[in-house]
Amino acid sequence: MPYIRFGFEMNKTEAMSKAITLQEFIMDTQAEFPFVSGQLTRLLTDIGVAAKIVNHQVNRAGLAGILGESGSQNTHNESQQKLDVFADRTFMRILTAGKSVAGIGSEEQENYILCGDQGRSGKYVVMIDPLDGSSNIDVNVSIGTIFSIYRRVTPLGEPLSDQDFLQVGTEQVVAGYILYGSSTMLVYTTGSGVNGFTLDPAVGEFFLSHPDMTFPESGTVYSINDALLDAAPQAIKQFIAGCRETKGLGLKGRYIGSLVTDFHRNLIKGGIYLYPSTTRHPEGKLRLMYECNPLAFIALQAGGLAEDNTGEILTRQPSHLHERSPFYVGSVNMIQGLRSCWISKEKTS
Ligand code: P6P
Repeated sequence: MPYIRFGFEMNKTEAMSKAITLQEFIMDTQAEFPFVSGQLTRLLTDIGVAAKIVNHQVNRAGLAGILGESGSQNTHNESQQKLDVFADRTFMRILTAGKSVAGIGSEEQENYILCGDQGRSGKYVVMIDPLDGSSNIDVNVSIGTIFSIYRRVTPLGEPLSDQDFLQVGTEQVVAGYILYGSSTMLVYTTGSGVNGFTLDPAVGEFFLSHPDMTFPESGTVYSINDALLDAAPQAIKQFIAGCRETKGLGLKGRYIGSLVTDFHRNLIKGGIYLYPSTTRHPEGKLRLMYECNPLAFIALQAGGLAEDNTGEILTRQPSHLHERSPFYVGSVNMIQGLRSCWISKEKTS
């Protein structure tokens, strides 16, 4: 994909040499959207701003007295870390102020939040996991934010309804994540490839650092919580056994317990992430709307694949905001290897 920079086409190397900021990239690619009204540009810009604010707190969590649990629980009776609450409030505040968003569904909120005048004016709805992997905060392991943007279904001027949020993953307009790691990155797709931006804290700007991100067709990493295997479907057991047998090919297990971090490493180096259904959690653990679907959209745009137990996950009709799903995502050859295990074993729902 050529880069348009101030109206000039250039290749990846030239684009890299010109230190394109996130803002410039958003403006340069705005023209891709039919009926562009600037609301999506504003929304993407707002996400960048919220990311910088959350990043600042994440980087100083141990100093700012915001490590540890907040003492409250989220809608899933999971104890909320102080940074979970901070991240949720920050994205809510910034996105609501931007007036492009009609409503927000968040892992930290039981129901979706209506923005502005009861959600009558914004063109978009956002699904978000404000801080994924937050159990890693206190031990200084990378964590992330995952977001998904849909066009509203109900006409402008009318209040939002469930149908605006319970859309299939193929309806996503934008999907992305922020990785608060050794460096802070924002990676997103608008349906024309995947691009990664690295925050330069010295100037407070995200710069295009990873243009055209693509999954290697094969990888040497499999990411799964080994403790789940005994309770996982036979196909998963067979696949992992196969990974272990091919240690001669240098396959290795890497599992950080932070989905965004495991996904990002596999996107760059090649690999597969698996969070299976189990006998205890037949529906899996991860959330369809704000963990699986956004990363599945990114994976497909980067030439990878993403599935649940029955195959294609992006066409699955969600039934409620916090629906869970088994999730397998990564390099095409590794997902196809998993598929062959499902074919040889009876699929479990
Ligand atoms: P487990 C974090 O809670 C998360 O949602 C993902 O970031 C991570 O990959 C997974 O759950 C870890 O879950 O059950 O292996 O601790």
